[in-house]
Amino acid sequence: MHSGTMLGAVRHKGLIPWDDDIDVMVEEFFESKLELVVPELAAKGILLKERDTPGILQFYCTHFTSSDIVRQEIYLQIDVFLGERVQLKNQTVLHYQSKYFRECFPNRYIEIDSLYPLKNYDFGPFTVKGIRDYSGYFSRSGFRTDEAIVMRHMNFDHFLPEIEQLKVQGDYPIRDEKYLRYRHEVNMDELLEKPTIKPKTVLTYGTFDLFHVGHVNLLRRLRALGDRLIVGLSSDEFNAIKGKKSFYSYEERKNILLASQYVDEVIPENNWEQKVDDVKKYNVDIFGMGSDWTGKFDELKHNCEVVYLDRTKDISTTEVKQSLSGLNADKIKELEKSLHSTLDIVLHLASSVGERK
Ligand code: C2G
Repeated sequence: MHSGTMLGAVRHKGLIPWDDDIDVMVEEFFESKLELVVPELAAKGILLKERDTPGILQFYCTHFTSSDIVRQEIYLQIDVFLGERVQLKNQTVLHYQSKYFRECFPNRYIEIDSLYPLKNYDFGPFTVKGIRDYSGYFSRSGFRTDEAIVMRHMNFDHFLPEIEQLKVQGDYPIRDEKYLRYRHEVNMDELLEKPTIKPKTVLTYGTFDLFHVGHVNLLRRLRALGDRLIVGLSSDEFNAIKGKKSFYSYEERKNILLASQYVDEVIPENNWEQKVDDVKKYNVDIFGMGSDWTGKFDELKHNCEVVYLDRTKDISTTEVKQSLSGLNADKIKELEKSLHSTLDIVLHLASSVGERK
């Protein structure tokens, strides 16, 4: 707890009755943990304001804020200040991270060894963590009651005399009642819509003929970079432009790719130029190719991440074709014929050597 909320805990075991916001501070290294709570608060109708002021997260209640949090129609704002450890008069203190707030409240800092270990305070129906030894903090920051903005409390008649008196003193900026009752109207759907984490899309291109382990290694690594992998498969016509004639047709190569657990979608690759449009059309986060293409598609870096992954050694469609082509039926026949004649020659030679002996 910080500022007026800390004073309220000490003096009122709860909010200063006429205060109209809750002030807390967390050390700056808890910021990412604090952000984890944002969706949970949003589901209860407590929303985070646009972060236009560094060093603070401002939450506001809405007309959807569940009634177990907000009673009596009072919609408190919750200011969460980020605290930074700074050296002051040769001791480590926790001060506002934001320079602006440090200038507004130059003395509202707390020595680290008076701050910790945090102490539990009764705070209305809650138990809330607060400054262990607050005496220095209160006296130093000239913490008068004017720190707490007066508000018209539901039963403010009770405070009327005090408010009138304080108004005369000019100590209390009275917050306008309609401000305090302002209820931020929010669209229920927007409020409850779970922030969807966009699935990461990976895109690659290729002929992928005679599907082999080099292709599998590439596709497996690319798929592991995201949540879905799209393959731009070279059409038979585009293969001709690439100077390739694939053994399997586009449809056959497409079905083989889709049978792989790493491929989520296959789109046709009809030309060299379609990549940037595909990256936009499919909302691609990462474009990846084997390392034989390193540097060739760097212009896509303006639209998405570009990666080149090591090629798998000693295998390529060409090599597979060569070893396959060496074994086709005619070749095998030819090979057998030449093997047989070689064999005859050897046998003939062997027998003639035997006769001479
Ligand atoms: N690959 C690999 N290791 C191998 C063989 C291929 O990593 N041993 C990769 C290639 O680097 C390429 C992909 O597998 O990224 C597909 O290879 P090909 O089918 O030969 O495709 P290519 O002819 O390179 O076509 O617009 C891009 C072109 O369509 C790429």
